[in-house]
Amino acid sequence: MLVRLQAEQERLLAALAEVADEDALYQLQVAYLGKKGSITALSKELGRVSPDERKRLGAELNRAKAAITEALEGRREALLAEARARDLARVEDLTMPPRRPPFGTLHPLTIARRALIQTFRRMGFDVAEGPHVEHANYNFDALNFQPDHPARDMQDTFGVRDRRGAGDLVLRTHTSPVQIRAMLQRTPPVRIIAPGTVFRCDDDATHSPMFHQIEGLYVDRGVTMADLKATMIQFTAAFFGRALDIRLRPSYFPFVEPGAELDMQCPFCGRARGQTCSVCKGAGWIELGGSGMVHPAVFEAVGVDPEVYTGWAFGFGIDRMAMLMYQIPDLRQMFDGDIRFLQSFPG
Ligand code: FA5
Repeated sequence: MLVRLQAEQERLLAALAEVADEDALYQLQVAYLGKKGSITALSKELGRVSPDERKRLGAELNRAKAAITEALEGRREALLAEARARDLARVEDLTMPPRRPPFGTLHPLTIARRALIQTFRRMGFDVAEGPHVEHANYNFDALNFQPDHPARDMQDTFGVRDRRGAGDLVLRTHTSPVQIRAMLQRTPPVRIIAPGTVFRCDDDATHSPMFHQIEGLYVDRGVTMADLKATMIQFTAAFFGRALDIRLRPSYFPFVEPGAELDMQCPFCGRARGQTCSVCKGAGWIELGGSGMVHPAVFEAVGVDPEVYTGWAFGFGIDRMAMLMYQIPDLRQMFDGDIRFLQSFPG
């Protein structure tokens, strides 16, 4: 038995030198010291020898086991040290530029809104805000909409179920309620713009249930429609880089009198000499939105004396302006969230 023990130990030492990784080392450990290992098999034979022999052979076996364990551990540490040295020797090029994360770009509407705000701010307008969920009173009544006005109909307006008893609530259908809020909070002169999201039950290539408007309001002593026109000409000069003609076409909105659709001369026509302009389709004019002189009934609703003050207001759709600026054929593309569409705009 001693001879066999000696032979096993030698075989193991020879095999250890060949072991190249931890996995192989573990296999070797199992082959010798495991349940069915060769050294374990030898220990089982101890039961068959005389007590004296057992004592002597047992001591030899324990010594051999300890030596084998130590040899296995030694090899394990050597393998670890080799692996660590390999890691340290690996050359990483820390100067290599990392892969760039995909950067987002600004939405065309954000670009348009920011440019509009910047232009009007420079002209002395403050930015005012109002909530998307608005009191029907501010969205309609204070703006002189009669109770039977078709715009109040559920066809156009998203009603909001009100659990807190705050009265009639709607998703605001235009930015004009911010006129009411601004006049309740400030005393004239009032000079504000109010860009924001509005909602209507509308959905086709040029109408979206959620879209954006920018409201303008100027109230002071002696304000006239000529001020509106002059302001708009100044606005186009600052926004498009040259003063464009402004055209007012009579129209009706309950909160202005007189009311007008406001058009500007097409800023893109000059670009396509000899061809029909693809933006205004040859009309020469682009519709911006509604406008007019603040109705005396609106002044009365907010406690401003219409005998002392006058004012003008406008409300333009920002989405359609962005469509024109960037030649976007379908309004809904702006809200689809298609990354290829969004990446085509200069951030
Ligand atoms: C109004 O909303 C008035 N509040 C504008 C106003 C303000 C008039 C101040 C007078 C004084 P109107 O419903 O026409 O008006 O909408 C104004 C603009 O919003 C339109 O010219 C159009 O550009 C845009 N618009 C209207 N409905 C939609 C829609 N569903 N999707 C996209 N843009 C729309």
